[in-house]
Amino acid sequence: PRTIYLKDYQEPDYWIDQTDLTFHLGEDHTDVIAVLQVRLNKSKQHEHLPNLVLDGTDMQLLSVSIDNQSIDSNQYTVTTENLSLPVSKEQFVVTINTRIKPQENTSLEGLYRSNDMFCTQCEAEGFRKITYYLDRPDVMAKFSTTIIADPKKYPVMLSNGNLVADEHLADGLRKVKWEDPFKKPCYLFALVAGDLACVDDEFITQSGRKVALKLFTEAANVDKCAHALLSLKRSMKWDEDVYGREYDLDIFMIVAVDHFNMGAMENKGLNIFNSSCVLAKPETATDGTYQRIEAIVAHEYFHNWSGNRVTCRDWFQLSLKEGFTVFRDAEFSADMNSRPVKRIEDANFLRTMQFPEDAGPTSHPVRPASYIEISNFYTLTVYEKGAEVVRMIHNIVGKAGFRKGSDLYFSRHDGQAVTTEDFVKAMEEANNVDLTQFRRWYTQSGTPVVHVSDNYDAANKRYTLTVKQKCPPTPGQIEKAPFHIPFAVGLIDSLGNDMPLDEQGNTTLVLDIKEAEQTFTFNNINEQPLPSLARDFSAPIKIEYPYTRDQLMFLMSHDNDGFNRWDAGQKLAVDIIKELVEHQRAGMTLTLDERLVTAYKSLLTSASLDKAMLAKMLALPSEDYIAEECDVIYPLSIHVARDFVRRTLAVKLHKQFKACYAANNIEKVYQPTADDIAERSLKNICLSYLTLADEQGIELSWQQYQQANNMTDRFSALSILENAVSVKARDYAEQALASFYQQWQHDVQMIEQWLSVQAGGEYTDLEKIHQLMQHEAFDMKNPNKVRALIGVFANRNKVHFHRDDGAGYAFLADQVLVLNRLNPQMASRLLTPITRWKRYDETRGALMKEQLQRIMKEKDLSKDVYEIVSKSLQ
Ligand code: DPP
Ligand code: ZN
Repeated sequence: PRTIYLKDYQEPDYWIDQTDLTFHLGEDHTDVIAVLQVRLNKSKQHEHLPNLVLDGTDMQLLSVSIDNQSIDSNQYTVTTENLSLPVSKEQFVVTINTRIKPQENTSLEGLYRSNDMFCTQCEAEGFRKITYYLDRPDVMAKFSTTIIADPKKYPVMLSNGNLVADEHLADGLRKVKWEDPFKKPCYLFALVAGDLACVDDEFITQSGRKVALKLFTEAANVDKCAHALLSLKRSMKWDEDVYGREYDLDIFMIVAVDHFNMGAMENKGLNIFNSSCVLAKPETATDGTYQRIEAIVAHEYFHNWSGNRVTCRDWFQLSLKEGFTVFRDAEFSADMNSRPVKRIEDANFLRTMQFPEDAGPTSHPVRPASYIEISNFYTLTVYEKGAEVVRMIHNIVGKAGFRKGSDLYFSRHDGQAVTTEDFVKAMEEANNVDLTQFRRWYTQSGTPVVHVSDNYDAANKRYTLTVKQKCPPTPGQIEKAPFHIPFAVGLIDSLGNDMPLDEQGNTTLVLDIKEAEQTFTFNNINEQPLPSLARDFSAPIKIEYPYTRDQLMFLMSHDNDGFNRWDAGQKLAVDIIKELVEHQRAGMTLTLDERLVTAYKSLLTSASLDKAMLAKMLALPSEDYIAEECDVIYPLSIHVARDFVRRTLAVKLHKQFKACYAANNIEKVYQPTADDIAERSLKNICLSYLTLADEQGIELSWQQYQQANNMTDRFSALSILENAVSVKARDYAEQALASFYQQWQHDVQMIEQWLSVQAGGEYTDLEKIHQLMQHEAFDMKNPNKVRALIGVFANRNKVHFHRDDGAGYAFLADQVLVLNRLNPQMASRLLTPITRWKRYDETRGALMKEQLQRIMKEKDLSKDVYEIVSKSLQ
């Protein structure tokens, strides 16, 4: 497989100005006619007219003509990847007739079937499975789409833009035509045809235009659309208020499909969503699902400007639209819900999931320099770290400055395909700042580590912070130049108050770290302070500062920064659990540092925390986060140590958890509001501790499972029971799972949850996983089910996935090899846990590596899997 480099980027030889597509949708095959108006790119030097080389795979070429002159097959060349046509004019019309088989397309790229409907996914390079084309985002054309199909089977026939024609043909077929007035790259093309119900709504834009909103789904789901539509209207309003961006078509459509590789796709005017990311009602969706839907609907909607109106020049620039849009949706969610909690969740996610990626074999910069398969670069680095980089710019130029920068960016580049450099330049020029050094965040991979030491000079009332930054070597990048790190710092006095740090009395200052080593001095500091570092997670870095456990307890109750207050608790718990891991490995009896009990007790009894924060602070760091903090990962020891801490807290603070549960177990009509979500999360974390304490807790969970009037409470109880050890709990869990299946077997979203709660269950061994794979509810061709069963098992079921004999790893490799043929994108994503083999103890590392080597020997390895496995073995 060939590596593609950013440094080799060149404009295309030809542009396409207009693309007219006609689809004859059939039960055996689909015929596609593409009429392309092609024009020579005169900004490039040409000695003679180069061949027109179009991308295309997995299709049958029926005929080609240029300017209505049929081209004989000995005049063009077709390979498995291209069609190369001779050219004799600077401007001409190509007509291409191809045949594809959507019914056999299990890759879920291009045109494919999901249940009884046709749908598409073209990002990044799926359009080349529909017709021969210049499948690259810098080629932008106006599109029309004509769909011809049987109206009885496909009463709904959709594409981008506006419906301009609709007629019944003599042969009983129906023909509709859609026109998109905005030019776009082909990755934003979409087509849907099926027997779908529609839920309608509308939005009036700031300039008074009425936009029809339509959510299409299978008829059984019409009662699950309200939340997505509400989220859509809120997003449309928010983008007007915060960014001045108005929607630009008269219709905005969302279609829910069950088979989808990603979460959703921002096709112009016709978003296609994974049904799990759009459908919800209280009986079937948890608070987490409600919030995820709100965020993803917003994300895809925001892409209409950050992605569609202004798009990417090439796929190395993916973070231009994704990092920026994740930042936009995160701010939207923060405005709709609890801002500090959203920040904690995002930073925690980044540290737990992206930091390991950045330290692993597939580490890459936010703007990668090379790839083999672009689908492998829809990563946490491009999305989440990319969003942190945009957030840092936001923090450097301020809210108003950021708006000036985004206004300039959108107006300057509307209708263009641009680069991350163009984005940074707009921010620089609008604000008159110099982001030269800051640009390294786009080109250097790895997580910087900032080591902090301090000194208090009492005689001169002077406090100094000395910071040293370094970034560990990552593949292809041994040496790193220093980053520009915005480092938000507060100083806390012995009473727990923030000290004023400048003449204006500011208590948080953003220090600009630019050197490898740098010292910052604070004057008029009356006593030895305790520093609060990188407040609100001001940069995606790791910090080293030798906090004692007592100091962390102090920060847990006093830091004025919500994020750091929470993080102090995490640090304290990680420190204690890591020590217990060592003790466990040494065969010692485990005892819990009483300070953690004291700290948790004061959380449970303090009146100063809101419920959302309290719920967050009562959750111990995850096993993944603890693993990330260990030099060598011993997954079973981590599991045992963390479990021991949870049980000890549960017993010692039984009274407090019980009181807190009772105080928050308030019966009310389900609403996914921030306050109610906080209350439920607090109640349910208390329940999880109570269940660990005694049989009464198990009875309480069983009772909650049976009486809950919403899925959040019911599912919490179910997963608590599924992970509880007693005979009684096992019995309840079994009863619950059986009745759950009985009741909800026809509800796709519920079955996904049913699979995932079992896959992650502490008592679900490999044999049980094999059984579930045979169950009628499972389907290897449905990515959501693969993720729910195999993905959850490999990522969350530490005990059984990491069993000593390596059978868990061999199982994963087996599934990757099956999916390598069916759906390469899914296959390569599923691999992640074993790519980190170097981080584990020697025995496990060797067992994982063995499986990677086995996969590598497979004959027909997809580019997707090949790239990940080969990089992991380097
Ligand atoms: N649909 C994916 C997203 O919105 C890729 N663009 O992130
Ligand atoms: Zn996106």
